Order: sequence, then C-alpha cells, then structure tokens
Amino acid sequence: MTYALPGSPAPQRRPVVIVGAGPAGLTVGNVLRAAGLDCLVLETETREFIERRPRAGVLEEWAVRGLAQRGLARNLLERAELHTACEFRFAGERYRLSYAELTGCHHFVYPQPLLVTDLVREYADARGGEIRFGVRDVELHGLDTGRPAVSYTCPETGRRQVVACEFVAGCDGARGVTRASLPPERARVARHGYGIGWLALLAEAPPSSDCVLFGCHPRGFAGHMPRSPEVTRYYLQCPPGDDPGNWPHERVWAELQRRLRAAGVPPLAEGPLIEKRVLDMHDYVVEPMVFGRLFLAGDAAHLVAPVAAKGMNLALHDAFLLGDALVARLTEGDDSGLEGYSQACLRRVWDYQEFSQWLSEVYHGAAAGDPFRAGTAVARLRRLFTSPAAAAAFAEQYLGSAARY
Ligand code: RFL
Repeated sequence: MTYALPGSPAPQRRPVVIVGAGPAGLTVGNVLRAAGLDCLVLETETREFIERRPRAGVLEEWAVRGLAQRGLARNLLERAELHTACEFRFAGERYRLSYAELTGCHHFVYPQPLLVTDLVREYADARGGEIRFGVRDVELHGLDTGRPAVSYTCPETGRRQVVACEFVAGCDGARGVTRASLPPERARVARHGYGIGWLALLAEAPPSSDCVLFGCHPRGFAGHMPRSPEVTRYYLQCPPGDDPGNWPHERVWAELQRRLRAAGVPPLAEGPLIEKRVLDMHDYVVEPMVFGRLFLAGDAAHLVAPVAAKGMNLALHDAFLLGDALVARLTEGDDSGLEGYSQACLRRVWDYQEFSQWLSEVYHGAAAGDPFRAGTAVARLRRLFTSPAAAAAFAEQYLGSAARY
C-alpha cells in the first residue's frame, strides 16, 4: 500500500522516520547517521525551544559511556560535574551516602538542554541528518504492513506531506502521538499514580551543597539538585493538581528552608525562581514497546516520575538499543536486535520503576498522615545508614550499575 494524499506532494522515502527530537530521538538519529543511514526526524517545537527546555540533569555512568562510544559526549565529558554522594535529611539530622565509594561509579550532572543542543548539532550540523521543526498533526499509517508511512503538516506550506519508510521510531515523549498508534488489544499500559504533586522549581541560586539533598519531612518531601554553579533545581511535595500560583517566592523558600534544615548546616542560598510548575507524580509502562514497524523509545514508552532521576537515562538506554538494532537490520539484514528490543528495554525499565517506588515511600512516608507508613519510611532510611549491605544495594540501584538487568 502506498500512502498518497490528494493535493499533496509525492511521498518521500526514508528508511527510518523518527518522531520527536528529545534525547531518545536524537540519539537514534545520530546512531543511524554514523552508520551512513538516511533518516528524518520530525519535531513539533522549534530548535530554539528544545535547546532551552529545562528538565533533567542527572546521567548515570553507563549512559555517559554509551554516548561517548557513539561520539556524542565530547562537551559532556568536558563540562559535566561529577557527583559522588547524596544526602538524606530527616529528624533534623543529615546522613550522607557516598555511593561512589560503594559502587566505583558516579553521576554526571549535565542539564538536559545542553545534551539536546549537543545532540542536535551533531545530528544536523556534523552528521548531515535531516530534521523538520514545527511540524503539525503527525500521523502514522500502515504500521502492521511492510510499508509504513508518516504524514504531517508542513509548517512552511501548510500542506500534508507523506514520508514512506521501513521503520518508525516513536520518540515523542509522554504527550506525543505515537503511543496512541498501538492498538489497545496489542499493548498493555500499566499505570501507577502516587497521589501527590511535586512543585518543580528552578532557582537562579548556587547549590547549597556539593550533592543532591533529600529532605524527608512530616510537612512533605523537599529535594535539592545542583544543576550548575548558578542554577539549582528544587522540588517541594504539594497536593496533586496544586496551582503554582499558590507558591509565591517567600512561601517556597520558607518551606524549602524548613524541610531541608539539619543541625550544623547554614540556610539554603536563595535566589529568583525561574521555573515553577506542578508535576502530577505518576508512572506508566507500555508493553510491548513495539507494534509492527513502530518501535517506541523513551518517555513515549514509559514514564517514570522524577523520584530517582531515571527518565532520561532510560530514554538513552532505549535509544542505544534501538539505534544499534536498526543499523544491524538495515545494513546486514540482522533482525535479532529488533526482535529482542522491547524485552531488553523493559528489564531495566521495570527495575527502575520498582526502585523509584521504593524511594518514593522513603521520601513521602513521613508526610502520609499515617503513623504506620511514617514508621516504615524511617526504618528504610535508618537501614541505609546501619547496614552496609543495604547501603550498597541502594547505591547500585541509584547508579543503575548492576551487572545485568
Ligand atoms: P522528550 O524529551 O519529551 O522528547 C520528546 C520530543 O518529542 C516532541 N514531540 C513531538 N514531535 C513530533 N510529533 C509529535 N506529535 C510530538 N509530540 C511531542 C517533543 O516536543 C519533544 O521534543 O522525550 P525523550 O526523548 O523520551 O526523553 C525523556 C526525558 O526528556 C525525560 O525522561 C526526562 O526529562 C525525565 N527527567 C529526568 N530524567 C533523568 O534521567 N534525570 C533527571 O534528573 C530528570 N529530571 C525529568 C527531570 C523530568 C522532569 N519533568 C519535566 C517531568 C526533572 C523534571 C522536572
């Protein structure tokens, strides 16, 4: 079947169409271009927008190694900060967990907009990859045939354009369209809601510690995540669906100071809040991540609430596997990578989801209004600082450094 729309230009042809220019889609595109394969990336936003959108910042060592092996980590390796520890604050005390000593691995802190900027530059400017920004109304066709296609409205002409292809990479994030192309009877979406909100903040203020801080407080969780010498990400637990307007500057800083206070530490360095939004904390996993010629990757396939800073890492894991599998299929006719793709991704995805749930209870138990949950949350915390085996297991999960998933 060929997809042609009346009054539209003749269909173009590419081996792979990638929907979405986030970390997942751009990494897949870079892997394909490095192998000399043609592809097209379709993105609804502008280049300027995606290069500035603030989000994640913590990358695991295996993910950085994977980027470096594919020639995608030059700036990151020069500029990222290395983190070796995190600190829990509860009951007015501080407890530092030096995960690098326990695992030999560390976290790289490199803001997502910088990574996206590097990946776009490498894909479009260095490797000659094609990317169309500002597209509208992306639709997928014929995914369960050998000749799928993707159509979209071209921003310059307003006309529908059709691209015939062999494979579609669905990398359009949590609010994209590709996930909806999986028929419900062929894919299960497993969901989990935490029943809480997080006020996600970016402050123009230097970090107040050399590491990530987790405040587990009866008034709710508070988090401190250094992003750069000038900018710090903070989180405050809040009611789900809360209005960011309920959180003026003074209230935010008073609550952060209160929830992150610990004996012997100076108050947090305050500064203007440059981002303030409420996240509805939830997770989902699509199983399998494949339908016919469509392969989902990253947040399009699974969302993990930012409890343990796992989302971008999982997006990169999928992208490495999908990029390599597409190259093997398109250059050598080897289907094994594509056949095992979903299962190989999901093993790490479910492991990270489980860890995020476990950690969420540590963060939020004290404020659950249930003395039983508060008690078990403190027991989890104390175990990390009384049992070296528990600390080592935590460190391995937090760093994603297990030998196998
Ligand atoms: P993205 O980054 O959302 O990219 C998807 C792209 O697709 C575009 N798009 C479309 N394009 C074409 N057609 C359509 N119909 C489209 N619909 C959407 C979008 O404009 C976008 O450019 O997904 P990807 O590539 O899967 O990457 C996932 C990560 O962005 C995400 O998991 C992380 O940001 C999650 N996350 C964190 N992950 C970490 O590993 N470490 C962290 O420290 C961390 N912190 C965070 C986070 C997410 C946060 N938010 C926004 C919930 C902190 C926050 C506040």
